[in-house]
Amino acid sequence: MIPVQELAEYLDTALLDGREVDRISNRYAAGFTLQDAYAIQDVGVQLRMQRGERVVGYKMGFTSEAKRLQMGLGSPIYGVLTDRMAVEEGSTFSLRGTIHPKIEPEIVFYVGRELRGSVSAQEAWDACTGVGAAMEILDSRFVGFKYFSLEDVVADNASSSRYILGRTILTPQEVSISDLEMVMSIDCQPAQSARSSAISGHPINSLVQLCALMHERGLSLPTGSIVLAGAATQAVALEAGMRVELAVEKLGHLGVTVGA
Ligand code: OOG
Ligand code: MG
Repeated sequence: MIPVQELAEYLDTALLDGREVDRISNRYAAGFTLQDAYAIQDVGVQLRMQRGERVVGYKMGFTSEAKRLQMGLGSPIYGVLTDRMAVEEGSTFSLRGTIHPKIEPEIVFYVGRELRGSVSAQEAWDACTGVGAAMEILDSRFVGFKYFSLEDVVADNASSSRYILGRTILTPQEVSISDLEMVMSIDCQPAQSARSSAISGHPINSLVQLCALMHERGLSLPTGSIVLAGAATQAVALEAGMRVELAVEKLGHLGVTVGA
């Protein structure tokens, strides 16, 4: 049996202390399932809620080939986003309290009604009140941010740390997101770029997949959720003083400056 509560507290302490810890799969190689991993994630989210955090949405991970190759892991997973993980567009983000943060380019969906069970891409798109450009800051709680298993990452809330939402929000009627150019720049130099089609073939498929993953666990996607579709490119390590910007065709641009 996997000690779910104990492992959630182990990861939560690592998060609070900004200190990397040994991956769970080192200790529990056999019998550590994805189901256990999501149960640990759930308890971790509850611990955050006990500290006053509010769940505002979800993030998909490993939805692009670039990310799957970078991390050596093969299938899409999800994590939970809270209000306190938000970093304001245009602000200076402090690295204090982080372990080995990275940043990556994302698309965000604003979901206007509950999505339950198996939904089609059209149903998912119709449920969106808006779509925008976003970035996610990752910060694995595991040693070296590498060699972990899919179960480890899921337990660790899919390595999520913070997210930055662009100010431009378009309605599904106003834009098609199937094939938009996405360029993430560091200090005004392009660092990573891809088309939005790199995300699940079409970013809306990430939302469909999230609903399916949640449904497998008896959950539905609540009205008002924000959903990150998963990075289109590899993530880039953050260092003090960097200025990171993402420009997404039609969806505008957003930026963040890394403080000390
Ligand atoms: C897991 C998180 C993956 C994405 O967008 O693909 C992710 C990781 O890279 O450690 O957020
Ligand atoms: Mg991501």
